[in-house]
Amino acid sequence: MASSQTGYDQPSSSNRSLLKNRIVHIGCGAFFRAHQALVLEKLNQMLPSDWGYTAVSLFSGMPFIQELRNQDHRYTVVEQDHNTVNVQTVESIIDSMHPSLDGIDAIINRMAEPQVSIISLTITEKGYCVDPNTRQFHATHPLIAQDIATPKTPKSALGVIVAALSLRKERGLPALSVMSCDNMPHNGEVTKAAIVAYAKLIDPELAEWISAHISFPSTMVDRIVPATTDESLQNIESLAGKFDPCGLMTEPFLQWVIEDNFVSGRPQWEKIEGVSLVKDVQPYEEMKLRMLNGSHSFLAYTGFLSGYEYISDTMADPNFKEMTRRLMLDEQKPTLQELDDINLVDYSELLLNRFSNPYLKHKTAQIATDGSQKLPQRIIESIGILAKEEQSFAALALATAAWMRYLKGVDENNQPINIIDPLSEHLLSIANQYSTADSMIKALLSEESIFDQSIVQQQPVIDAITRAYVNIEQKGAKKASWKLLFSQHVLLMMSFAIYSPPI
Ligand code: CS2
Repeated sequence: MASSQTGYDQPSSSNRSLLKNRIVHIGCGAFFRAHQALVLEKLNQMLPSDWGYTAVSLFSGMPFIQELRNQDHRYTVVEQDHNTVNVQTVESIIDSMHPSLDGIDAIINRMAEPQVSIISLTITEKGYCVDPNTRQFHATHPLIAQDIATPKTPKSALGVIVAALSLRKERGLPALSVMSCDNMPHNGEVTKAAIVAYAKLIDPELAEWISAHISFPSTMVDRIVPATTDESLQNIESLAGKFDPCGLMTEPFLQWVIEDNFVSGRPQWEKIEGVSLVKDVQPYEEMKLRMLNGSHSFLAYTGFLSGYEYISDTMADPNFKEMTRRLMLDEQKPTLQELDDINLVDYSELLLNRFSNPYLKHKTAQIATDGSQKLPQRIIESIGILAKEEQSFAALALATAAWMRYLKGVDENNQPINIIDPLSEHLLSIANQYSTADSMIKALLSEESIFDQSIVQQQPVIDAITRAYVNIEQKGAKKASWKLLFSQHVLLMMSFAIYSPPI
């Protein structure tokens, strides 16, 4: 598409001519473009610098890369909620690459250019080729097995990064930092462990060099950025006054907590509101993964099964909204460390408002993807903590049971569900080969790659998930959620009646 059709035919800002390819980002999806690329854009407007992005897509996304090139890598981001509408042009990406357009060699060489200081990643949980439960590197993963056989023409993100680091070492270039921006706990450590384990298999000396010289900062990233739809593109066009096939809708909220551990410099991200550089990201990661992402997964499975297309529709149902609040405050909050700068009750209210944003059009089906990779850190770890302390985890059990019901592959109106998950075939076959709920639940829970057996083999955990599953099967997800909410309410009233002093 010619750039004149998109309205990006005006000259770009004068600061843009200063930009160099200092950060190579793998995973040029919506989240990266409305979060990290936008932060750098704001920073470059405030403090002109040479920090610019090369955005790489390794698998899908070739037509998108072509669209982005057609408009000189400029695109529109609309931030919208009930109170705010902001329309911004992002220009911090100055180049883009895709193996089918440029060849893998060119991508590896770009990362091995001397001025590159950071390689960052949004490749989703499955892109790290680690076991979702233990987060150990998965050396037999088909993509990795292929890369081990042909390490100079890798396909996986890990393989590409290691090939580039090998070139940098060979050329005597400065080390750099590899920064994961995906929703995984300890994402820096997991990335380092996977990269070093892979490098060990192809070149043990390189593995040592990586361990000693490359830093892997952890990050917590947060902004809700739904996949673009025709409707959101129309909304962007009406607000921006031009059609932009690369445009994005997001919310005004943005948070990015980054471990300050960069070996070759970094942009002054902390100048931008919502971004902080800290020593220890872990408490922020856990808070976000459990409160936000855990609630998201709960709403995605129960909401989808109840017939809701969007998260905001699910939240418009007062029972679901209250159930989400209870899940956060009664079952996730007690598992978290208190933070000096964030009050968790206020945080939960903020999340309820963010989820209710009707402009976002965030599909329950989108969040329901890749459940096998998401459940451990969002739901199961908390169940483990609560079970140990003999506290209730009924809402988390309901979320797990809703995922299991979803895996049946047909919704409550007998319509097929398109299950997207790296383990979909295997999980679908388990979900459909047993005649009783008990045996199906037991078989799913014994999947060691997903579930920590020391948690899910406890009888109270099996019982709570089975109870929730049977309720969903008999009443549907909506009524099962209402029933749970009602029983919690009754319990609360009873404890109030028992413990309140006589008048
Ligand atoms: C969502 C996240 O798709 C999902 O699994 O829970 O993408 C969520 O929107 C972001 O993590 C918000 O920061």
